[in-house]
Amino acid sequence: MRVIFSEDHKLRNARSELYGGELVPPFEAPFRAEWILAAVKDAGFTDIAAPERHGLETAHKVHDAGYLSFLQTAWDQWKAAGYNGEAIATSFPVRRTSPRIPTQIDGLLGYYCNASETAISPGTWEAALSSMQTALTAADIVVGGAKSAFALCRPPGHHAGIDSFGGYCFINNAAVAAQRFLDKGAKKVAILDVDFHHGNGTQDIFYERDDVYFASLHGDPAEAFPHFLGYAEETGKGAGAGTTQNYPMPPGTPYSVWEAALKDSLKRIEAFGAEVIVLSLGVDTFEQDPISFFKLTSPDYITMGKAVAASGVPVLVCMEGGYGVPQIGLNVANTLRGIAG
Ligand code: Q9C
Ligand code: ZN
Repeated sequence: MRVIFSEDHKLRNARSELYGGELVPPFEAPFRAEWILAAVKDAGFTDIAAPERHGLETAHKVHDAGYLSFLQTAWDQWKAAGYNGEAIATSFPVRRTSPRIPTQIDGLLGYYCNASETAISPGTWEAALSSMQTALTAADIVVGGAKSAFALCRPPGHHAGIDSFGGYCFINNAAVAAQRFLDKGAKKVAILDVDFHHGNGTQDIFYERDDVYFASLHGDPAEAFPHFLGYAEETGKGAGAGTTQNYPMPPGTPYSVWEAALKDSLKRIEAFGAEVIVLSLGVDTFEQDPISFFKLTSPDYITMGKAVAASGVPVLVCMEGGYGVPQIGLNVANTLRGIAG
């Protein structure tokens, strides 16, 4: 399996995450990608290439134009405002507020933000762009006939919605990749999101569309981030009715229980007629993850990879979350081993 990886991920190296009322070093940090890359090499996946340059055409089909230009200029606007720290949203449009888009940076930040733990820092846009290009380049390898490819994306993407960032995500890499498959001739694509957190951004993007099936296995939003989306009753709307499927699960969920949800999602993806699966791979389902509450073990990721590959359709793996412990590398490598067979 070919691996796509860009050193430009390092351009996202924020100083601060708002966590428990303190500004702490972000969980989503450059060492994650280095650990994953090292483990993937160790496992024998040594066909590693840098992404091709891609513009924003595909991103514009899944994100709002105003949002993308905000992301591109946010840091410069923040700096111009004379602030000393990183750009953190503090004020939000909630129920019964005006739909108008503010002109000043604090207002824009709140307007386009869905979770304020995520600070915009210098280089964030450039890293997010390279992460998107990583996903697009890996998608094109699958378009070219490969059974699988791994996009070692960083920063992650699945919490980025049509017009909002948060949850460490800015551009929704998996969504952009799914759109690429459609643009290259696929009629039906599935995104299978196995990150611990519900893929609220991806669900937002495809909720009313019938060309992308979205399934997510995650911590029950009543008890876990992103808190406001990911319930079982959310199944799509309009043309997209029936093309979203959520599997919220409680604290302590072991692989045996999680696997039943995985099998059900794969059955539905097959019934949908997906020609390709984009696997939003978070390994924050691991028993030792510092911010999550599932109990998957390292060998479970091999089993999971095999189950996904057994669908028989090509698989594009896009890196999402997984934090804190060096085993995130092994867990990703094990997933790839399972998929590659
Ligand atoms: N007490 C991804 O895995 N904060 N994003 C959670 C927990 C945000 C996770 C706070 C977690 C975002 C891509
Ligand atoms: Zn996550």
